[in-house]
Amino acid sequence: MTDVTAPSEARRILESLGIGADNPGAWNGSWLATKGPAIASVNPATGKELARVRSAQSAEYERCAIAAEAAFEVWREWTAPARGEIVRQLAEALRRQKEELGRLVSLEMGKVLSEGLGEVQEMIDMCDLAVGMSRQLYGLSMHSERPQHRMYEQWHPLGPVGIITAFNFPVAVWAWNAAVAAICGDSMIWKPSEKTPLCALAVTKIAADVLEANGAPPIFGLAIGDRNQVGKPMAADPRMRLVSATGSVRMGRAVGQVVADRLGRTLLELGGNNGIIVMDDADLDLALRAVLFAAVGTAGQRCTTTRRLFLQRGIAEAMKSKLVDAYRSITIGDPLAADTLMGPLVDTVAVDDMMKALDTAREQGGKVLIGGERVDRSGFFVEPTLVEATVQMPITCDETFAPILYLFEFDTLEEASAQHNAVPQGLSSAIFTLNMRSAERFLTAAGSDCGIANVNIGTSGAEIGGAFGGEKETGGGREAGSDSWKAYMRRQTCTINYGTELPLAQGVSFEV
Ligand code: UN1
Repeated sequence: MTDVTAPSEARRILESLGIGADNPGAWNGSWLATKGPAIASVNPATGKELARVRSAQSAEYERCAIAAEAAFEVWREWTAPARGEIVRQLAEALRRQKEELGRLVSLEMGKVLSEGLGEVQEMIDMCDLAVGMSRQLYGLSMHSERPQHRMYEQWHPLGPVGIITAFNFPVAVWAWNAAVAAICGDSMIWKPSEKTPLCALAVTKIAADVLEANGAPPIFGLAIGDRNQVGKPMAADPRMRLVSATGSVRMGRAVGQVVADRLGRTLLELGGNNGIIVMDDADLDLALRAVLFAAVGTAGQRCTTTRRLFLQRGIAEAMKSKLVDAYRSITIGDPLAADTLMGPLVDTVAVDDMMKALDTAREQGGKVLIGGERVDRSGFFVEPTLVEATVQMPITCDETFAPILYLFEFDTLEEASAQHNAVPQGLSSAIFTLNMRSAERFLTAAGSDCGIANVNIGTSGAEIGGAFGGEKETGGGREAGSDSWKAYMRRQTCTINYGTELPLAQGVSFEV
C-alpha cells in the first residue's frame, strides 16, 4: 500500500491521481489485498523513499490471470471500433492527467520534466493511433485456384497478453502494448519494473476508471511483483498467448526461453548499442545537437541512447572539441527544475555499473575525455562521459545503461558500417551526411543492420507511428505503429466453397 507519510510532492500527485493509502500492487477488476513484501519507491534525485507498494505474490498473479481470461471472453465480443472508443477515452483521461502523471514519472524515474511529459504524450499519441487502427485491422482476400471458392484471411483477438516493462519508460511502453492489445480485443496483465511501482499504480488507476465508467471488462490487469512471484509464472503460463517484454537482453533471454518451451509467442524489445556515423560532409551543428540529446537525454537510460559515435577522420577533432565543450555545459540536477538537462541514474546499482564499465574501458585502453565521475550530492547523479575508444575494446560491445559515449574514428563509410554492425545488438542507428549517396548507402541491406535507421536525426526519440524494435540480441519484436498490431491477434485463413463440386487443391483427384 502507498505510505501516507510519503514526501509531500509525491503524496499530492498520488492523491490527485486518485491513489490513496489503500492501494496494493495488483488489480484484476478490484484492488487485491496482497500479502507480499512492500516495495519501496525511491526518488533517484534524493535517494529518499517516496512511498511503498505492497507487492503481488504468485497467488495474486493467479487471480489476475483468471480475471484476464474472463475479461477476454467478454471483450473479444465487443466490436473493434467499440473497443477503440474505450481507448479514445483513455487518451482523453491521459490528456487531463498529463501534467500530474508526467511529474510522477520525473519524480519516480528521474528523467527531466520535459521528458516525463513527453512520455505521457507518447501514451496519448499511441492511444490516438490505436483508435484509428481499430477500424483498420485489415485482412487480405486471395483468389482461390478452385472454382466457386472464396478465400480470405481475418484477424481475431489473441487472448490475454503478459506485458513486462522496464523502469526507463515506466508509462509509455505499457501504452504501446496496452492501447494496441485493447483494440485488438485482448486482455492483459502488466508486470512493471519494481523500480517504478507508483507510475504503474497511477496508470492502472486512470485506465481502470475509464473501464468502470463504460461497464467494460477489466482488461488492464496489474501485478507489481518480482521475477519469481510474477515474471516466471507469467512466462510459463499458457493462458498468456503473447508475452511482450521490453528490457534487458538478460531478462529477454530468460523470458524468451520459458515462453519458447511452451511454444508460446513473444514480442521482445531488448537492449540496444546504438551508433551514429558522422561523415566529413555532415552539418556538424545539427550532428552535435542530435548527439547531445541522444547520448545525454534520459541520462543515457533509453534503449535507443547513442552509445557509440563514429567520426570520419576529417571532422573527428573538431567534433570532439565541440562535444567536450557541450558536455561541460550540461546542467545536472533536480529533474523537476526548469533548467536541468540531465537528471540522476535510477539507483546506486546503475551508478556502480557505470563506474565499473568506465574502469574496464580504461583498462582496455580507453581515454576519458570528460566526465567519468559520480556527482557529489545526494541522489544517484553522475557526469555524462566521453571516452575515446577503439572497436577492439570488448566493453564497447556491451550496453551499459548510463551516459557513456564511446568515440571512434574511421576513413570510409564501408569501414564505419562494418564497425557499426559488429555488436550483438541491433536496435537504432543513424548517419549524419549531406551526401545522398552516403545516406542511401547506409539505408541499403549492406548498411545499417538495425530495426531503426535514421538520416540526420539521432538514434532516440522515435515516433510511435513506425514499428519500434530491432534485430539480433534486441530480440526481433516490433511494438507501436505500422502493422505491429498483428502480433496481438491471430490470423485465420478461411476458404468457402459456394459451388456444388468439391475440387481439390493442387489438382489432386480422390474419387471412390
Ligand atoms: C525505450 O527506451 O525502451 O525512441 C523506449 C525513443 C522512445 C522510446 C524508447 N520513443 O527513444
